[in-house]
Amino acid sequence: MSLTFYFAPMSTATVSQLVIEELGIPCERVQLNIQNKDTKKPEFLKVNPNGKVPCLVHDGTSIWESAAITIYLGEQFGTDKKLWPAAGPKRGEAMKWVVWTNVTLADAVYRVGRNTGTWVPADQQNAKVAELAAKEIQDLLGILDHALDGKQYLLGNDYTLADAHVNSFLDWLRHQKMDFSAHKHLNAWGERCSARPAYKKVNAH
Ligand SMILES: N[C@@H](CCC(=O)N[C@@H](CS)C(=O)NCC(=O)O)C(=O)O
Repeated sequence: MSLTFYFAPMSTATVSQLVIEELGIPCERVQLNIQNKDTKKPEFLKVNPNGKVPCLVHDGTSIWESAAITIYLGEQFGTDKKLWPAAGPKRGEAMKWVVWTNVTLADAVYRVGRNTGTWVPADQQNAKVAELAAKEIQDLLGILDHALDGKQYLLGNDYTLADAHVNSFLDWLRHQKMDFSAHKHLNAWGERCSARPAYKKVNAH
């Protein structure tokens, strides 16, 4: 089996790095430098035409998008290790949280970023859109908080790659100093997820 993982530090690839670390699967790691535009070089565009990390190549097949990578690795390597549910409703739930994070939550996060970040010219930004999106993020975090009420982890008593994925994505919001104070179940769960050896290893700076 050949597995090659393309990543960059401090990027969405950290989510996939954690998933790989939790699974303990051997893979070749290729570190790219986004500032140096490694992600836009022709040799990498052949691997991922989107020019983005993370990207995983398994036996010659490229898999990009961190949500797809988590779900794929979970299915391939996670069920025996009890880190990903067997096919059935529990797996559906795991997929629900991973996809919700990347589609619904990430969309609101993007709207805040593109309307406040220095990477978009001020005359192309809309403060009202940013304000509404920030409120939407709080509502979405509230949904997550509610789902964790009375539970150790998203799917119940056992930690899975869904927890790894969602919590690692939330690190970006924590890094942005987003207010998490209203979400006590979420915060307690985040501490449980972050206490895992794989998390500590991936996030050791
Ligand atoms: N939706 C993608 C997002 C990937 C993404 O935006 N990656 C950024 C880093 S956070 C990237 O590689 N940017 C490189 C570039 O734009 O050149 C995923 O979840 O994998």
